[in-house]
Amino acid sequence: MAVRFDVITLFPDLFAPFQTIGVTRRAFETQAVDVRLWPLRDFADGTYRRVDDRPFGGGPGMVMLVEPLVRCLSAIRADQAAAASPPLPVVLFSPAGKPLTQQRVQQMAQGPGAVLVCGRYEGIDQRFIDAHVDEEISLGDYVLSGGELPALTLIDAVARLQPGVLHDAASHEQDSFSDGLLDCPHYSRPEVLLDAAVPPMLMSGHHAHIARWRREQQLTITARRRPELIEAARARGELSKEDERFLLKITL
Ligand code: 4GO
Repeated sequence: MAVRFDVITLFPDLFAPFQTIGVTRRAFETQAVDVRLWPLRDFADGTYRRVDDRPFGGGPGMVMLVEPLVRCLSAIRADQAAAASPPLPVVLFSPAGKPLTQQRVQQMAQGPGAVLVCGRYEGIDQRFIDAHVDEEISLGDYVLSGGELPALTLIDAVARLQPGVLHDAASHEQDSFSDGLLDCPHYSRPEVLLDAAVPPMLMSGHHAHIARWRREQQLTITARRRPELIEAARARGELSKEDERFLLKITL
């Protein structure tokens, strides 16, 4: 199923390059991912086409007005209905959202898509959020000037999972996080460089031994950098006896 993203934004131009560059381009070319941009200013009225106003209660910055957002969402609902798309859930990017995970990206990649609301200024009038937003997503504990980069991040993460986008179908099964652990290191030619040789195991030609070495690299790196991911993998029953034996003998 194609994944449809309707993006509400004051800066639609930010989205163009992703559709023409890199591995994500193929996802757009094959229409596996369909991004429709909805420039919020087009839904504002009056001579000045205002999309923001000062916050009640005072304080710095501006707040995004409900009415242009509601008019824009109505237009999106009509367009979805005309395209026989279900009414897609509304996602807002905010530092107050639930952290985005590869698991959520994998669910999104199955379709049918979402309406992505990109906030600007200090944020959006809470009444729009209460009435229309189904899910708030955060990229991490930091503040950006708008929700466009989080939206692009989600679109990129979903696009690269579409069939035929990566050259090797197995390639994203080896990504960091697809098995809940960090990725192992990668090496290519030349065999000796910067006074460092490629780990000899990778030159051995023993595929089973190489797979075990890579797994052990993943376990070591994850245990050192993100021990909570080891705990989570263990709780899901995804660590073998062999993994557990290895973890006992490494020094953190
Ligand atoms: C999302 C949005 C950070 C994130 C944002 C994040 N900053 N951590 N800024 O995912 C309202 C106006 C929020 C700007 C937006």
